[in-house]
Amino acid sequence: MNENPVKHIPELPSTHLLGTGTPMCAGCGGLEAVRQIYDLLGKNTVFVNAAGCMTLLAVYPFTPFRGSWLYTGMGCAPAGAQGVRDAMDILLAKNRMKAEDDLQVVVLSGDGSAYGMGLSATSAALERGLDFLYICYDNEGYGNTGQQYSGATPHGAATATSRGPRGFSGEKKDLFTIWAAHRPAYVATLIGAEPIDLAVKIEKARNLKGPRLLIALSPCPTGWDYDPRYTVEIGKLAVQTGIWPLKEYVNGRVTHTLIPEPRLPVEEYLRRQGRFAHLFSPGRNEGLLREIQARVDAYWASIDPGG
Ligand SMILES: Cc1ncc(C[n+]2csc(CCOP(=O)(O)OP(=O)(O)O)c2C)c(N)n1
Ligand code: SF4
Ligand SMILES: [Mg+2]
Repeated sequence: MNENPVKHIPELPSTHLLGTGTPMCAGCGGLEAVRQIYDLLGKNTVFVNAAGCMTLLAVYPFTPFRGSWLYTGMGCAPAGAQGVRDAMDILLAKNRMKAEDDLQVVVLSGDGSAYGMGLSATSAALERGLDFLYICYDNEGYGNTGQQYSGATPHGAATATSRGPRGFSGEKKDLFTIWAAHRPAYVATLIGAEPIDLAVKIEKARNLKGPRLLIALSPCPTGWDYDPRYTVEIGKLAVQTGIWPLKEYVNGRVTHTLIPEPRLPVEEYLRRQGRFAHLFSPGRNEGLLREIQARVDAYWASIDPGG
């Protein structure tokens, strides 16, 4: 008899990320996004993963995915993706691989790689027009090694390496614009807390050819210091305060896919996270709060009202 003997446990869809025993933190916003993305991409996917928190998902020779997985150093996932794509193209050309077995090549990296160590390898892959998807889950720091600052850390945030009363003195890089300047097929920002916007973008990206790059802001209870139950709420606040604009780049044009109206004060987002606690206690740092709000206001004042 082929029937499932355990009637009350539904069969997982064949594309579904298996949810058992991951060593990730509860409430991981990166995993929230990756799970949704994988449900849409399906099992004909090979992840090329740069060292970071997501690397903990795979314990050789097992992964929680039904597709494939390749692990690389932090600086070279796009080069690894090129090798995988080339190998499959050769096998397809020689009829040693069936077209239906072809895999979507997907780089999965943290911000430490995407904004920093892997940036030149990404630039080179874009120059070559590599047919791949790049997903950066951006938790704004080197999470896996204790949340040191990265090129994605926002101004004023406390990290393991920026502990002073003003937090991180640098600026979050504008990776969306850096990537878009290469004129790839698609670039988008997204977040797990806005699943419809995420789904539309993944659907769009997977139906295009060439380099397609996505940055998912990934609330990180451990590195951002908040209770894991608030991951979705904090993700929504990132969008509603305008600190994380949801947008896409296609054919040389940038369009905002969700414009927060009314836009909440950025403080609503900052005060929920321990990494910004020094802005509110022992006294309010009005100067720095004004500075952060002014940057967000300037961004929204600068965008084309139609986009
Ligand atoms: C060249 C190199 N330097 C340092 C490390 C150690 N290391 C492993 S994971 C990691 C943090 C990566 O940060 P990010 O890419 O943001 O991913 P996250 O850990 O936040 O998921 C570091 C520094 C490494 N693997 N390779
Ligand atoms: S440190 Fe942050 S990104 Fe890494 S597993 Fe934990 S919650 Fe996720
Ligand atoms: Mg990170």
